[in-house]
Amino acid sequence: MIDFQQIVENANDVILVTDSLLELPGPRITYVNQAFEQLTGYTSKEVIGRTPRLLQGPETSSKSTSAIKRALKSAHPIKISIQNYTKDNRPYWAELSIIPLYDKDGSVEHFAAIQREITAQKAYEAELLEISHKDPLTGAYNRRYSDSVLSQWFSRHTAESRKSILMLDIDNFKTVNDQYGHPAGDKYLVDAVILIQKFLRTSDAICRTGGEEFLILLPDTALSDAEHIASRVRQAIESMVIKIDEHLVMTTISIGLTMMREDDKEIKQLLERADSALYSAKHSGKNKVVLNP
Ligand code: GH3
Ligand code: MG
Ligand code: MG
Repeated sequence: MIDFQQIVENANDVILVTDSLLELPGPRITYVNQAFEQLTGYTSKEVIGRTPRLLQGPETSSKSTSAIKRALKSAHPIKISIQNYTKDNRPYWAELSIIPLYDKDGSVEHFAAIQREITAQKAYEAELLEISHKDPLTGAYNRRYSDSVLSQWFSRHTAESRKSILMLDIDNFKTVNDQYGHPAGDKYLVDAVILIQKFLRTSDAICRTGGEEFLILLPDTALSDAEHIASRVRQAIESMVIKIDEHLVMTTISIGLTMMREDDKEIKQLLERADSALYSAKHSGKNKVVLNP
């Protein structure tokens, strides 16, 4: 006879069993294995009779806990990633699967939960996502990111939403490269992004959409506020001097500005308006902010 108890007790994964009472306070823990004690810091004695909710904390998503509740109610197995907390309040990510266990009459008698810690994997995934959204030279977001934010804007577009964009292109940048070399141009781009970021909120994003072209996404920003930001950015770039060897490098920036309209159907319309405003800025002498509401 195989001793399943011993296998479960010594498994690497956390195993937790509850009864099947669904009324408040919910299913109560009837068994935990050694891996549970090691991961969470709770002893078996401390948790028997309590509900697994003791593992939840401020960052545990209520969406996940509701999904679990629904699965338990309908006696469906569920597999989900969830943020849990150890006894000393360390948050950890767990891949959790819960299966109903039936008695011989076919009613649910217990739920068995199997958990594996995936904190390191989650951190790695978040880092990869961050890298895939960033421009390696300047640390600004890239076009892939601006595309995904803009499609989110369009999928949740309402009459009340005030969203503005600035399209920027550095003036006479070819001359900067020609006079001081490509590495000097690169340094200029890096410093320009650092400077521009000072005028943005955390919800705003500066994206490098081309060599020396940028898109600034301003959610919750009316046109007049966006114009104010654009004009401060233009002035700051105009005053920015970077030192390369014995040279002082300066140039200016042109900015086209528009906001999302209620009747905008696709991203292209928004970008074309910003682009035509930028074109006007370039063709009326550069170092300008032009609105195309
Ligand atoms: P304009 O005022 O009309 O914008 O003139 P411009 O010289 O800036 O011309 P344009 O915008 O067409 O040219 C972009 C130049 O930017 C071409 C290229 O040499 C330079 N550039 C593009 N990407 C990079 C980059 O990553 N590093 C550096 N150093 N230069 C770049
Ligand atoms: Mg350009
Ligand atoms: Mg340019």
